[in-house]
Amino acid sequence: MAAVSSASDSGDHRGRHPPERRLLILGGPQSGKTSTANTILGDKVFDAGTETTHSNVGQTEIYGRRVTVVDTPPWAIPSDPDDDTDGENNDSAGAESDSPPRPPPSLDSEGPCMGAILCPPGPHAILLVVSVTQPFTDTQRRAAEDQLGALGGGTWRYSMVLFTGVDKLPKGVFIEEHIANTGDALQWLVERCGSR
Ligand SMILES: Nc1nc2c(ncn2[C@@H]2O[C@H](COP(=O)(O)OP(=O)(O)OP(=O)(O)O)[C@@H](O)[C@H]2O)c(=O)[nH]1
Ligand SMILES: [Mg+2]
Repeated sequence: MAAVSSASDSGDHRGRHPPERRLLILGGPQSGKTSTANTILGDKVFDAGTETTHSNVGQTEIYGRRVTVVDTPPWAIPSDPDDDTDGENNDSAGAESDSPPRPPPSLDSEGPCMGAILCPPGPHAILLVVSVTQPFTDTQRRAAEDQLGALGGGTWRYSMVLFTGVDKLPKGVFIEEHIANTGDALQWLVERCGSR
């Protein structure tokens, strides 16, 4: 896919339209992308809890600013026979850790990066949704790298990690501790996003 611009400027700020912010939501299967989109939009705009098969765009206004949110299908998890956490833990996808294994996204699912074209000229921020109840392996890390790379190398500059399932962390465990305990792949992702 062609690179998208970060669009620090959304055009007619001085006109009648309020300044806009465009958010692109990416992440692995059942990481909580749709729920996050609904939370930002302040309503159950999209169907959470079932697999998202194509990108959807929603809009709301927050403090006078138009906010566009693009929800996307799960990013493709590259298969890696060397990654022995795959298949055992990794595919128990779901913000609820005891969810049954899910089949891979259907073949007619569009790639998650297609969501970028729904918020032209490009997102101001990319939210990489990670559930604390799912393992974040090196395979997930490479999936993130593939997706961001497809959008253009510069996209890391305006990406941030958004954690879901934080309500499932043991009492007293803060997200910083979870990141520190989860392993190199997640720490790499957070650092790649400039600790945002
Ligand atoms: N406990 C808890 N559950 C969550 C949270 N966020 C999402 N969920 C649940 O996790 C499940 C999957 O959420 P979705 O928002 O559909 O996840 P998704 O990433 O859009 O899923 P796909 O489109 O299939 O990739 C749903 O049952 C949500 O209710 C959270 O922060 N805490
Ligand atoms: Mg979804």
